[in-house]
Amino acid sequence: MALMLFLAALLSVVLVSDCTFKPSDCSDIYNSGETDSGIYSIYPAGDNPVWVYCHMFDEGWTVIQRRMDGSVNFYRRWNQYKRGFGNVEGEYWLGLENMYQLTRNRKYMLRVDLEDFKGRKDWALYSSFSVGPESDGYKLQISGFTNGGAGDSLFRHNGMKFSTFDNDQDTHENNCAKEYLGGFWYNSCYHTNPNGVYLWGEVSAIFGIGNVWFTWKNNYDVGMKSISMKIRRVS
Ligand SMILES: [Ca+2]
Repeated sequence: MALMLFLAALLSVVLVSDCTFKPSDCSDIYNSGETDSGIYSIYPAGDNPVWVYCHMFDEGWTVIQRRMDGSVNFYRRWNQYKRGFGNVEGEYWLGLENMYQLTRNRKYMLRVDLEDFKGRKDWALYSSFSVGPESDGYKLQISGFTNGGAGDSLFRHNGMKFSTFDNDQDTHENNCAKEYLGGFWYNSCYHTNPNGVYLWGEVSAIFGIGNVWFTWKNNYDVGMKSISMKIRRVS
């Protein structure tokens, strides 16, 4: 009898998990009726869950990058930028493979939110955002800029491969990731360095190492208090 009950319970678990809701992103979660911002699990490739912060305003936005308090080191190796790192409740990078899996078959827009240490907030919006496969260097494709006061610092990164200090795929003779202490779709080298050093509001004494958005401050030595990149599905 106990065995029968156990088997029945096991079967019901299998049946329930079989039809469990597997959202691919925060748009799916929002559309399922969850309209509170917070931490959710998504299935970018359909199989393995990934924890992510969903920013729910207007719709569901999947946060792919976030800096807010300098608590996480973003000077990391290729494999970590590939897989993702950090704390989903705070600072993190979702991972290039997850970004590729999300954007390979679906259309997304990108929003970047900035805040400086005086409390000023501005943003930039791109109507199209995608990341290519690893075999092509996780190339960035971006277009359709709308200015929310921050200016277009991503324009010159369009079409670039991703680079880290141990995988130089930039267009500069030197290693941009090593020079500016981040990991990004560097060209030669950047207009924005969102994964650079968290400067705590101090002006950098070493040129260009901060988490800079150049077209906002017209300065390569001023870092942001917070910067986040989030994507939303375009229907
Ligand atoms: Ca180089």
